[in-house]
Amino acid sequence: MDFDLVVKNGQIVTASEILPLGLEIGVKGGKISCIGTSLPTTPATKVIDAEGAYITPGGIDSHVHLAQANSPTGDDWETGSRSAIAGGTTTIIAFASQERHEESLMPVLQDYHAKSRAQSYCDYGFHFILTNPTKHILQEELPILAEEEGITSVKLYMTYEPMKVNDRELLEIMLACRKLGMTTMIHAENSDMIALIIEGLEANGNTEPFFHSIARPRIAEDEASYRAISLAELVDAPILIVHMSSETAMGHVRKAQTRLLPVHAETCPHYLFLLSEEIKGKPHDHFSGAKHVCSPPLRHHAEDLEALWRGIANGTFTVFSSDHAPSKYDHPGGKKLGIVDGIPRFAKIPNGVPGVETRMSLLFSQTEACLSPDEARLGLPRFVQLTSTNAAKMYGLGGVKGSIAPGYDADLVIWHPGNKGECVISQNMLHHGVDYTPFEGMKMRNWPRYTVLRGQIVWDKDGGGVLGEMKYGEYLKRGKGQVVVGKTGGRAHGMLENERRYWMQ
Ligand code: DUC
Ligand code: ZN
Ligand code: ZN
Repeated sequence: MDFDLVVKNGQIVTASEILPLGLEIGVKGGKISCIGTSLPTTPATKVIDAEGAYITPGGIDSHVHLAQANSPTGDDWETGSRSAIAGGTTTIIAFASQERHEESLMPVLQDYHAKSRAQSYCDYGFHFILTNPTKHILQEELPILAEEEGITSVKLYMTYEPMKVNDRELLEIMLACRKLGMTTMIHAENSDMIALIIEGLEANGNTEPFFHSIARPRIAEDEASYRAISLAELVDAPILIVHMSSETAMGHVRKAQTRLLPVHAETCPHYLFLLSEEIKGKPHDHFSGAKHVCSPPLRHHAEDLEALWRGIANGTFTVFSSDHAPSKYDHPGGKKLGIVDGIPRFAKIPNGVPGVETRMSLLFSQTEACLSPDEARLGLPRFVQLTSTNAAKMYGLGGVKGSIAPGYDADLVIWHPGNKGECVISQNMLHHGVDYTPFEGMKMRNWPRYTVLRGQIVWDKDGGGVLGEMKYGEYLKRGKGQVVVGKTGGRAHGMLENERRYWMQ
């Protein structure tokens, strides 16, 4: 066999193990064709010497917002996907977002295809954000999305006036998704609690960015997460609660998982590394706290971070995603929408932080690859599960993406050997279209040296940076999602056996 690419002298990590040093990866036609020793090369074979470094599967970031109408100043597909590969992410799953007045998802989908086709450096798929789940959409259009378009997940908001769905709608969506083998992703915060607090804060003149973190207390996330789990249990549907930030909410998930309910959870870098202190801004620019306004908000206490790290280590979280939600800071249509007639108004600040490029390095820097076993927050196989393998399984990319094994796409991250990849995150090293990073100044213990997408080197940190081409990224038609945690078919608390058959359609 003559290979297009052979990667030598590395240490391969999968979701289950760290393979012995020195195994080689042979790549042909964009796929991993074998893993072995002394693989033959020809003059035409590209050879990468990993110099003893770890090799992990290309990152899959399953929560990315690009080119959405509600964040016009942030990243488009070009800048967002370029940022992804520069940080070791080879696949993103971004959102196509329905606005409430839209009666059909099909034009929305075409619009997102037009925004992304031949404009992506990385491979990509879509989740659909549903804000108006009509019967027609649930019964006629979701099956087309799942079966013809390879879109097998939807996201719902329990908060935000223009987007939120009520409990009945949530149930209808879960039921429709369950039938189609689709995953329901849920933004869980109690809308009325938040609305009440915002009204009070505004009446009292408390409108600086920091009050965003007061407006959305943990209890709002805790209640909504418990409710989402209960609704899912009622209709026996697999769910994933996105961007979790609260220990109590995480505890609800953990309890559900212990009962083998198919309840998955996601957390994000900002909830592991940053506290609400950041939203106070800088002495020379008080409004700069807006750079850290995201929802759920950054929490107040170091113990909040510690709790989530436990969820990372103990398996509660299924995926670790960036929730890259880009809005420029210094732009009247970006974060500065939160200054109205010269007065800061936190409730008008677009929510979200950028992070697609920094996600992999932030977590890798906390692994046993970079820290002593006592200090490390997680092992390397767990890193691979959280950043790649689990998202591939959950979102219908299993067998194609998310592992280093024969038959899989040759999507790889080759890290720097030893401490050669140390760097400090700064805005000017990043490739996104946003004008700041919330992780400015953080010391990374390693950074992807090479990113390989379907056998092509698309990122070479020390040899030219971004080498990939914008049109190389392919649209991924995904299959049905796998239930990674628990199983369907269980009985809700107190139900009779098969009780649902009396009412479930
Ligand atoms: N939810 C997201 O998923 N991203 C950004 C803001 C939000 O509320
Ligand atoms: Zn959300
Ligand atoms: Zn998001």
